[in-house]
Amino acid sequence: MNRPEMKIERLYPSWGQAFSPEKVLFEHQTEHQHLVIFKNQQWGKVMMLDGVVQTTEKDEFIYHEMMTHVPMFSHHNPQKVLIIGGGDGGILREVLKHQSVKHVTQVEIDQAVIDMCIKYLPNHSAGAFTDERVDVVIDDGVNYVSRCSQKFDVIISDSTDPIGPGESLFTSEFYHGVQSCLADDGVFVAQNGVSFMQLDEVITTHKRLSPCFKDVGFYAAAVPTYVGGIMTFAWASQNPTLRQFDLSQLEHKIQQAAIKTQYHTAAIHQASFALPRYILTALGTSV
Ligand code: AG3
Repeated sequence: MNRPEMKIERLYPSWGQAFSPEKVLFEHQTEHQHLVIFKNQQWGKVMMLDGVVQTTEKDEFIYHEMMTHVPMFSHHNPQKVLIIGGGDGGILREVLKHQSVKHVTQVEIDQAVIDMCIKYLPNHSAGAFTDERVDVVIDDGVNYVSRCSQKFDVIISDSTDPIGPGESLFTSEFYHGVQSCLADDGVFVAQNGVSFMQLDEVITTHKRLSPCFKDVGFYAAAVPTYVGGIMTFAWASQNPTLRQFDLSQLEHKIQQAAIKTQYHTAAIHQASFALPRYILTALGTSV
């Protein structure tokens, strides 16, 4: 039997990665983007949007744990959480592991991503979409934050890259909206691309977040299928002390929570804020 055609990631003009699918499970142009989910021997099931890898069964835990547990454990008592994007449900699954959480609002632009991920990547959400603490809103994230009158303790932007529907989630308009619905001691984090390949994104995000928040920074982790080295995550808060950790206190807090993780530890949490010199130089900071 012939194998399906190679799936090639088209994120950068002259370099990328290729997957040999064992089987294409779903492929469709949704109302917003091209969605494909296929099975690959190395990575398990893989989801791509507009030709860019979004998540794979094998390495999703690194991204979802770092996007979730870093802000959640840095906050003293996160009860209300807002997730923007994240249609596969991986962030939602991790957020709900925190017992302090009373309510989660998830705003995803594309219902088809949620539906198809529940069907073909069920371990990502692991039933999270039916948790009674969760409300799903199908809307554009910018619309939602600019009209929202609630305040959230943690806001997580799990978007695509700033091309296509995800572009608006990297604008000043979005960050102003986030600022207005983030509680006083709240934390905002956002996927910010692979810094070696997308350094401009780090610079632009830093510039656009800085007028809105007292403390703006980045932390990092390497996610194998986001090829090109470490991925940076934007961090913004009005309270700079939230990322000044005492390692043994953080260790104690994490132990008490007894949340099962495969990547996140207290030491990783703290160390992830250490950035390579080329990023610091690009940002004009000199720590
Ligand atoms: N969203 C982030 C994908 C970014 C890929 N970009 C890249 N390689 N530069 C993932 C959604 C997972 N819930």
